[in-house]
Amino acid sequence: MKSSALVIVDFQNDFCPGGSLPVPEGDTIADTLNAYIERFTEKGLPVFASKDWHPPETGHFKEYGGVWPPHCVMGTKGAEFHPALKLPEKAIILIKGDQPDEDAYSVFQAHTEDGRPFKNVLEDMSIEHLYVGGLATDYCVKATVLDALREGFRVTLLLDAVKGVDVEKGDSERAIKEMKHRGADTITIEQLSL
Ligand code: VGL
Ligand code: ZN
Repeated sequence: MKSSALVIVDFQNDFCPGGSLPVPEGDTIADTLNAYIERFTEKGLPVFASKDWHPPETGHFKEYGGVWPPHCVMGTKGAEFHPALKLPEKAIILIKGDQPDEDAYSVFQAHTEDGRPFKNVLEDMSIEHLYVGGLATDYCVKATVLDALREGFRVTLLLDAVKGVDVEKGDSERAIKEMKHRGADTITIEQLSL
């Protein structure tokens, strides 16, 4: 049977207030993310959760030629999921950005803890529809949604369960427009029907 899955992008301490690369109000989507998790879990549908997971020295960080302050360094507190996130035991954890030469904004560049690429896992589970929420709207969420559409998945962006960085004012709004333009649907939780 073709099926749906929830994909929670990078809901980690460093991307929330108090972290090293905080998304303003990033933590405020925790309750809504948990509500989506409950709905998917009730239906027996898979929940994926990605972790930005960088080595201490990576070309992704400013100091080594990139654009970002250090964040989500593998094994640190900042790289852990935010404590308010209630993941089911069966959640499938995905790791991305663990090579020193990659930014890996997209979850399609992630792999499971035992090394299986995200796309292969989706194919093995016959998943064809991804519901995407998390952080940040204008970076990793956007990159993930656009890759998913490119790969032929149906994509629903969870408007009430994303937050953006807005390095430039309006970045998140523009990102949402682009995702819709490329074919993503958008919902808020009252509209979820599984
Ligand atoms: C992200 C900037 C750098 C994200 C990750 O998760 O959106 N943004 N690394
Ligand atoms: Zn990163």
